Amino acid sequence: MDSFEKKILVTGGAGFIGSNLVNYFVKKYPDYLIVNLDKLTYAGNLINLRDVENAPNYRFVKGDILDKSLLDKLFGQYDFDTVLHLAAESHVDRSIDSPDDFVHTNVTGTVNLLNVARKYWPNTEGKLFYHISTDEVYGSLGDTGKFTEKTCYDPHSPYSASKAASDHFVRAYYHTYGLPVIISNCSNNYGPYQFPEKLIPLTINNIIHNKPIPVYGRGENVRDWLYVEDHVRAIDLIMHQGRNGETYNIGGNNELKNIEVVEKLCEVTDEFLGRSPIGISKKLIRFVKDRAGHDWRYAIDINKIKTELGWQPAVRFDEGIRKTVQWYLDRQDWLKQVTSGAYRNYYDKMYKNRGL
Ligand code: NAD
Ligand code: TDX
Repeated sequence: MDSFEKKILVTGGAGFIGSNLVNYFVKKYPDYLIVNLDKLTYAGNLINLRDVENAPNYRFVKGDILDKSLLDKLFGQYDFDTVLHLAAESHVDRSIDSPDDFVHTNVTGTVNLLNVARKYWPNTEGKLFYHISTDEVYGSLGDTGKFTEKTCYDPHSPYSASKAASDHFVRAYYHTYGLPVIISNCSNNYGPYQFPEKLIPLTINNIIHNKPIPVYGRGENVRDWLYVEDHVRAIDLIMHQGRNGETYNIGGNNELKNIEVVEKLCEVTDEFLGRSPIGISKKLIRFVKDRAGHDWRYAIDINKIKTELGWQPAVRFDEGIRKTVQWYLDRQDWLKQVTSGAYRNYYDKMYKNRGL
C-alpha cells in the first residue's frame, strides 16, 4: 500500500461522472491507488468500469456511505490521503417524487465521510476532502447574469437543497475543525455512461426506439452544457492545484435552450442512423407538463478557475454531442443493460404520468 504515491477514495465511482473520472485517473496515474466505493444503486453500473477493473492500482468496494463502520474500516485499511466525493442521488425529478433518499445519501452520507476523514486525519498535511457539487445550489437565473463563487445559495429542488446542505457541512468542517476541503460546483454534464433518465441520453434512447421525447413546459429553460471529460480534467487540476478552503465554479460557456438541445440530438441521431430526411425524429417531440419548481436558467462564470488554474472547456458542443450520440449508438448493449430491471418501472410510471 505504501508504494502508492497517493491513496484516493472515490465515492460514486460507478456512476456517470464517477466512472469517467475513475477510468481517467486509473490510467493517467498508475502510481495512485484508486479505491472506488459505490452502493451500485440503479445509477451505478460496474460495466462502466470494465476497462480498468483489473488494473493493479484500482479496487472496487460495494458499499454505502451511510455505513459508518465500513467507512471506518476502509480508512483504517487504506490510509487515504484524498477523498473525491461524488456519491449522490443526482436526478432532480426523482428528488421531487421522493426526497428522503436525497437527504440520507447526499446530506447524512457526506457528514459520515467528513467525520471519518476528521477522525483519521489528526495531521492534515497532504490531505484533501474534495466535494464534487452542482451549480444548482445557486438557484435559478433570469435571462441575464451568471453564477460566481460568491453568489448566495438559493436551492429550489429537494436535490439542490440536499447538495447545498452538503456543501455547507463541508465548509463548516473546514472552518470548525480545520479539515482541508475544496468544493467545485459544476454545470450540466453530458457524455458517455450518463444514465438515460437525464435529458440528453433519454432523448437519444427515445430517438433510437422511436418513442415520444418529453420536453418540459415550452422547452425554453436554459442549461449550460459541459462535456464530462472537461469536468474530469477540471477535477484533476483542482485536486492537484486548488487552494484549501476554496470553491471553484466549472461550466461550459455553452448555454442552450432545452428544445435546441433536443432538436440538435434529433438531427445528429437521424444523420448517424441514416434516417431521412434528417430531422424527421423531431416529430417525436412532445411538450409535457412542466417540472415543479423548474429552474429557468443556469450559467456559470468560469473566470476564477480560468485565471487561477488555467482551465477552460476544450470540447465544443457540436463535437461533444456528435461523440456522445455515436457512443450511445455503439453501446446499445449498455443502454439495454442499464434500462432493464427496476428502471423499467420508473420509466413506465413516468411516461404514464405524463400521458405519453
Ligand atoms: P450518478 O447518479 O450517475 O451517480 C451517482 C453514483 O453514486 C452511482 O454510482 C450510485 O450508485 C452512487 N451512490 C448513490 N448513493 C450512494 C450511497 N449511499 N453510497 C455509495 N454510493 C452511492 O451521478 P452523476 O451525474 O455522476 O453525479 C456525480 C456527482 O456529481 C453528484 O454528487 C452530483 O451531484 C454531481 N454533479 C453532477 C452533475 C451532472 O450534470 N450530472 C453536474 C454537477 C455536479
Ligand atoms: O425528460 C426530460 N425533459 C426535459 O425537458 C428531462 C429528463 C429533462 N428535461 C429538462 C429539465 C431541465 O431543464 O431538461 C433540462 C435538463 O434536465 P436533467 O437532465 O434532468 O438535468 P438538470 O435537472 O438540469 O440537473 C442536472 O444538472 C445538474 C443533473 O441531473 C444534476 O445532477 C446536476 O447537478
